[in-house]
Amino acid sequence: MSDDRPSFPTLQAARLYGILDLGYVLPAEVESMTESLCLGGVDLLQLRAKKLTLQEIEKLARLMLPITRAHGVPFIINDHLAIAAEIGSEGVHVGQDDDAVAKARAVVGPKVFVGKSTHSLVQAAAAQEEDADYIGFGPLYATGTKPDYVPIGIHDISQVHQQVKLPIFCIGGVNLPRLPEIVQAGARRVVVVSALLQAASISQYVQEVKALLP
Ligand code: TZP
Ligand code: MG
Repeated sequence: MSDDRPSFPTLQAARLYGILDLGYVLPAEVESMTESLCLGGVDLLQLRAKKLTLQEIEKLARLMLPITRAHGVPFIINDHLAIAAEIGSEGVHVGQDDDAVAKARAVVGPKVFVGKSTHSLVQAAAAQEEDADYIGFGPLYATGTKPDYVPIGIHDISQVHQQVKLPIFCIGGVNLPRLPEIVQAGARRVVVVSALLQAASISQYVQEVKALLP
């Protein structure tokens, strides 16, 4: 991280990053799901909506923001820099095929953290060079949430933590039954999407995941 950047202690402290993915949640459920995720204790929450229009995404983001704020949970917009800048989210997330971190920062400003998806050790190191504030690392396992990606497995988790000093969130097929082996492999932080959103009790699932994280 360069000297003139804030250090975002909330990212350092974060363990469970939830994503409210509109592939699993109806727009009408967004507020109640946001509330459940926050009540359960997610440390970060992202809005991801691959099939909605920009207008629809901004509308949902504006519904979520007061809820995440009330719970003190940083809110992150996936892909859409302009929406993040417009609504004033705490973070924005870009993928390998999206805008570069520098471009994201130019749009959202220095107080908004910028995360980047990485799918290999090489991409993780590159994201650190690019000055991302955190990375996602995966998909660890095959997942219907990101079906076109080849899973990278859990064997590189230890090495990525040696090479990359940013907060690293392991992602992709993470669920309660797999968590012990993911933690054993060296993960300290995870992103959970479908397992959380499909849980019988979201808040309880959040708590159980957090109890298994170091
Ligand atoms: N990036 C890598 S895997 C993934 C994303 C957005 C999806 C993770 O979702 P799930 O349902 O927890 O596997
Ligand atoms: Mg993206």
